[in-house]
Amino acid sequence: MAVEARATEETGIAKGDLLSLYYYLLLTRGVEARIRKLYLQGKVVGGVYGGYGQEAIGVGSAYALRDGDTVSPIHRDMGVQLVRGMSGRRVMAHWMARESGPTRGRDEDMHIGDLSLGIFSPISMLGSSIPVAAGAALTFKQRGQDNVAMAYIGDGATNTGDFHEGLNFAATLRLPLVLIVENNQYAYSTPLAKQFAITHIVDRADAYGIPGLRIDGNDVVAVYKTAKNAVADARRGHGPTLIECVTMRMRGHSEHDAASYVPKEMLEEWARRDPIQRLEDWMTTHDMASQEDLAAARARVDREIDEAVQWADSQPFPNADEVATGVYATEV
Ligand SMILES: Cc1ncc(C[n+]2csc(CCOP(=O)(O)OP(=O)(O)O)c2C)c(N)n1
Repeated sequence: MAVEARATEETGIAKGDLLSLYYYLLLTRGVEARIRKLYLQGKVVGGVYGGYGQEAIGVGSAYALRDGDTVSPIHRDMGVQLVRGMSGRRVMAHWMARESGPTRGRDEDMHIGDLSLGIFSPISMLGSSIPVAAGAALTFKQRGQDNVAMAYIGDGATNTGDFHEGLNFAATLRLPLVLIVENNQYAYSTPLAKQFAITHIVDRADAYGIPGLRIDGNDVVAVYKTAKNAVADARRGHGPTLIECVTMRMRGHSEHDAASYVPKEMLEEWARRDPIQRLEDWMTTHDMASQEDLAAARARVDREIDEAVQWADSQPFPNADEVATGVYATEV
């Protein structure tokens, strides 16, 4: 206990929170792995985009939020969805195109959200979620609520006009927006050096007159603590913060992409910094978790994913007569 208390003091995180972060990291990786398997089995159609290796960013940052806050995740943010309350069952129903999924079987990819959980669904147009998140933050401010809008964006999408307009708007009005930039080194096949002339993405924060922080995106504790501080600042009316989380896209852009343009050595180097392994090592060396604790979390995750897939598979597909109901572009 004394050791645990010392470790808590050292890190500023309680054992329960560390175990929760560990659980969500495992769940995120496990859910995505199962979706990939179902895709290879032909049970999931469409593109499969994942965040293998960068799970600490979504999990650690979303864990810093509370009820009433909103998130605007991107296509690699399964962890954000799960931490904010999207159930494994609904995720699986979505990927298996069932009526009980969040888009009622109408859409695919990571286009899922639920406004009742404060999750804005990602759409394909990169960058457009930033003005939407700024709008949510403006609503909080106008209503006098101390809630926060957290937005996510990839390195590539920081180059869009929408990103600039949304962030400039939020900065100028000092809105409660926390922007998490997921720098995973590539925008599809385009490396950072071919995307912009600045040294680091965090340098953009200066241009908007807001604080910017650059952190290790594979360290879930660092992500959580940094996000928590930025969220607290935003709640106090101090305006937006940009947090650049440095990580690596460990698989192709999506499952159809072999990513032969990524140097093998780069992947090998980043594999040694795997966020789940790092948290396991850290917790065990600081006596914050036993091998039994870790095994119990793994068993729980396996059980929950099996159950979610079974449930989703028992759900009906949408009724073909209503397939155009509830979608924006319908045949007239
Ligand atoms: C405005 C816009 N331009 C181009 C695309 C096509 N596109 C989809 S994902 C992607 C790469 C995105 O890279 P990044 O923002 O770094 O995120 P990552 O996929 O690496 O997580 C591109 C170019 C798009 N969806 N929207």
